[in-house]
Amino acid sequence: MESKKEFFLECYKLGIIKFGRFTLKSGIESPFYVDLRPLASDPKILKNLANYLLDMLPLDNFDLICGVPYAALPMATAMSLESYIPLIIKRKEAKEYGTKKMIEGIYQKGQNCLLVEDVITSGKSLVETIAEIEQEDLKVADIVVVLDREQGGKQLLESRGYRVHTLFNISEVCTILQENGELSDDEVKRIQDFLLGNHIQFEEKTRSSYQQKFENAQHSVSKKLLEIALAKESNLIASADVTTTAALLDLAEKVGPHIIALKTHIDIISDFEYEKTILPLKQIALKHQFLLMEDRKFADIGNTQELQFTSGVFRITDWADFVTSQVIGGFESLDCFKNVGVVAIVGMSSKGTLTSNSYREEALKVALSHPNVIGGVSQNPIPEEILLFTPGVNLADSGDGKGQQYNTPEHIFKTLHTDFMIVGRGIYQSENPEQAALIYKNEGWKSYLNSLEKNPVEH
Ligand code: 5BU
Repeated sequence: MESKKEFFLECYKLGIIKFGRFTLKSGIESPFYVDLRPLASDPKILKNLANYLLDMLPLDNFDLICGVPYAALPMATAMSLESYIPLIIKRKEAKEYGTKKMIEGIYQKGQNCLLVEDVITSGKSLVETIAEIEQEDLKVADIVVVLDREQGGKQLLESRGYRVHTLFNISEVCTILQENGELSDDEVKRIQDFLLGNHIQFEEKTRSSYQQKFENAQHSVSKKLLEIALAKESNLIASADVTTTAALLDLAEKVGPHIIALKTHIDIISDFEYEKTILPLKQIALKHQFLLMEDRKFADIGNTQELQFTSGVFRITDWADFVTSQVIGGFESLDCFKNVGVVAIVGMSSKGTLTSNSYREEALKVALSHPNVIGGVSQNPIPEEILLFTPGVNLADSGDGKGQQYNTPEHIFKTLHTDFMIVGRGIYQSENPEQAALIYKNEGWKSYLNSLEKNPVEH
């Protein structure tokens, strides 16, 4: 192979670095702009690049190669072809349908994965990619990078225990170009000044605590929920999907001390009588200090929803503290829920749900702008202004054979920044619901506390 310097000059001819004044996504003005994607269009260069990257470290240890999407995908592919180390593919977004896998290809838990990145700046996209790979129980220890912009990313990753192998850095690139008459001394000086003043301090996004959310909460029901969560050190909502009044009251009594709210589907109670079902339920809620959440999932025009909310045998308006509602009927369909909090259905947990990205986006617009809305049900992160409720939680199962898909408390608090987890069968179908509620409560609280930590990447 030619020398590294000659190789760089060949790459440079493809227009991968431009000098001038460029406004970056962050709003900062940069004296240079890097885009390594043209490298993939020259097969000889791509092949040479793959070999230069592979030559930087011993390869005996790696079972897999993975590129950070998109620019590094062809590089990782070429490295795999040259080294015979199998390739896995990281998605940018989880699939909407079928498996929610973020990583595609054949791999086994515990395997070592070599990560490939084109350009490292703050290190943010690498940190996120590593978290997702580690989520699949794969190990990442080494990262190869084509160009280091020298703005702090390498140090960040090294401080977290990863080895970062960079083929070129911007200073040496400038020297090569200066020697070759491509860059004037003034330009080099300008770049050096920029690099001195532009170390990006990448702060991982942390979640707000219940205390902070409590202080900012506008709606009285949000305030109350957060107050109970803090007092009980619990973020658990038990879903009481039982079908008799006796079973409902029995469950409420048993799990009451450990939960912040009991979620009902009141229309599945076969012997429902307002006096015999609701009045004692309210007593138990008062005694154990939890709220009542009716999971009615209203989905009609405003007038019909109002009737369903206030009339019939259930008279939900008289006893529920908060209710779930679809937002498919539009903003005004939520106006009738004046005396309760509304939890908007943004995304569902079941396989094949129609709550696609674009649906969720529209649903969130309604949820965020309506004063009756206190939160959303979703399997994806939502803005912090409203509370996130996540069902589909079970410590023992991954599904129920009827389309339900389960996550662990650790997953939803760490990756979704969930506020409250909803557990049904994991508790009411257990042999000892009281003990099960306590286990979920402790697990949920521990996961919440962990999710407050700034640096969830463990080594
Ligand atoms: P499970 O037994 O933990 O699977 O019960 C989950 C409860 O949450 C059940 O009452 C559902 O109706 C409810 N749920 C859900 O599972 N997934 C969703 O997306 C929504 C509600 Br919305």
